[in-house]
Amino acid sequence: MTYKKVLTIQDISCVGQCSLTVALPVISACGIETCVLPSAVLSTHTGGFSGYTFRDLTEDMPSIKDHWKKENISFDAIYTGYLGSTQQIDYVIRIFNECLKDGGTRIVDPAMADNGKLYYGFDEKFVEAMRSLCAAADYVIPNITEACFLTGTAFRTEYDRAYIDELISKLTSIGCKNIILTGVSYAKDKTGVVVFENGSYSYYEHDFLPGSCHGTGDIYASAFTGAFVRGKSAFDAAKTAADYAVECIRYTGTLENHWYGAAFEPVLYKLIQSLQ
Ligand code: PXL
Repeated sequence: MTYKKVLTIQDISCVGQCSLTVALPVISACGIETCVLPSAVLSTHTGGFSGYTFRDLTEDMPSIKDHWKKENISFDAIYTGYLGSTQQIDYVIRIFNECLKDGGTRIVDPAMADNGKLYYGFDEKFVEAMRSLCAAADYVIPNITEACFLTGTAFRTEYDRAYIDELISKLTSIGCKNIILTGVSYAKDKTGVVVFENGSYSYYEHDFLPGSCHGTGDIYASAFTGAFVRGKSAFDAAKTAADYAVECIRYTGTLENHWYGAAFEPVLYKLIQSLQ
């Protein structure tokens, strides 16, 4: 196996177990060099805390990219998560074009919404820009809410395979190539992930654990990226990431009062074992 290098672009929420504080340890644990480009620094994430600080790092992105180019630094994959502004999306597309190795992979988690709602601070203009980033990616990893915003589809909590097929088809018509759609549940107590790759649909179902955990989307996308870059197929990486996210949620459920994120660290060894 060759030693691979991933760049991940998302915010640092200093406290909150999401974005870079998840991506860096999880992808590193997959045995991959993990380089970071912080999109913003926040004192905490925006889901449930109030009065958080927000330092937008948009201005720094072009000069960081220029320095990397001068140093001939390039990446086997670039994975993006929460981005702080529409302007950043434009810069990220340039980084895709200028800093990815030939044959490298662009992975976009359009981290902007959940449970039928956009995260605080995002609007339709941001959604519009995110559509263009998704069209520039090789793999997109939306949840159902994000897929609805990207495609202008009404969000539903109860649905059937036809609704999911329609979402996938609309995602492809806005330019998405390969799609990992998370949180797709066709049966009570079960949920799963749809993998739409090279035009074909597959589904991995796993247990649904009650109680939503903030940041599980970031755990999922980071584990997918790590497993995929390590050499697993998209379906196997999607399955590995789902199994790991379930372990994180299960462990978090044993803790009292841990409301702001998922305790992914105590079960990180299970992700490493699943990659052996
Ligand atoms: O987990 C997604 C995420 C990442 N970063 C920040 C967030 C959120 C979700 O709310 O607020 C800053």
